[in-house]
Amino acid sequence: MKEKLQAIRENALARIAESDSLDKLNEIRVAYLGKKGELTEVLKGMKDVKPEDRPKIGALVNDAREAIEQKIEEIKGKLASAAREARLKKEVIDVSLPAKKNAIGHSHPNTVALEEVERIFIGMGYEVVEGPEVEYDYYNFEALNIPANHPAKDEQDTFYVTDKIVLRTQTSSTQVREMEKGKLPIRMIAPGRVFRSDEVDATHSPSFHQVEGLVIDKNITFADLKGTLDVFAKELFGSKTKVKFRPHHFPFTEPSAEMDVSCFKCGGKGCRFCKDSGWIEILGCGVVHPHVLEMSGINPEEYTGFAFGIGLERIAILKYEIDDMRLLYENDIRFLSQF
Ligand code: 2U9
Repeated sequence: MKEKLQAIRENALARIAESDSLDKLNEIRVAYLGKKGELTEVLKGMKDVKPEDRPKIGALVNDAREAIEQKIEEIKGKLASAAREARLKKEVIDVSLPAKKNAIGHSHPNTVALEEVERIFIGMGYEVVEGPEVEYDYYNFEALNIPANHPAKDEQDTFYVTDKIVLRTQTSSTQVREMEKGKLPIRMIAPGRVFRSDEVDATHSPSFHQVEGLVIDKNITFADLKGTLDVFAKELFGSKTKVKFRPHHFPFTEPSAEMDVSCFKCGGKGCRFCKDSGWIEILGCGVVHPHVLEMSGINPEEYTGFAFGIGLERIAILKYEIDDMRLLYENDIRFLSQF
């Protein structure tokens, strides 16, 4: 009997030690200590034990029961703490990991370029004025000395809404409206969207943006224009930038010119960027035609002025080295977020 009890006890303890789940532990408990468990069966067999041996055997059974229960509790504790450990490992948070970034929007390169141009002219005392994109033929052409037979007025170049109303082809109409108000002097820039019936390619689009400037005061000369645009170029492209004026023709200015800046990539030595010329064309400008002043009620004997026109996309393309203007209109966030 004693050996049998010893065998049951050792067997039970060994099985308990090997268990790897609470379910298995419970099975073992039932198998040894349950109603029909091995140890219980031994107790049931006590009637066959000699009365003088019963207390000894009884004590051995109790010992075995206690040892088994103790072992079960011990292993239960171990299993529970292992389970807790595993759960904690899974739930662990590495506070040193970088936080998730929220996707936020981004200023368009045109906007960045416009803000830079506006900052420079506001710094020189200019006002920013906006005007309508749908404009009378008069303000877009006639008041700017562009005659009825001018090629720019051709339907192939201009979007007509009616025979008297167009999508503006330049922001100059904003300046004409300002001149008509009769408040002098004027020192303004007019930024905005313009429309031309162009085919889309790497350098053309039916809709693009301009910033035009106008200064009207007494004693304004071509020298004021040169000085102003020289400051502008140095602010925009760096203090070493040189400017050069080439004669040109516009109906609304006389004399007229185009302004080049020394290549800010190679400093004027010649490179791929400036097509080896050392110069990059940047804007058109001129002294406001006396007839343009007159048509808007300004006396050209008393007042003179200068004007200039800048293509905004051209500035953005040059400043950010974008090689295709179409990228500026596609609004692909992978492109936009680079600036
Ligand atoms: C008034 C009088 C004169 C505005 C001017 C230009 C020269 C010019 C171009 C730049 C690139 C158009 O976008 S572009 O293709 N513009 O070269 N614009 S002078 O002259 C004015 C404006 C208003 C009353």
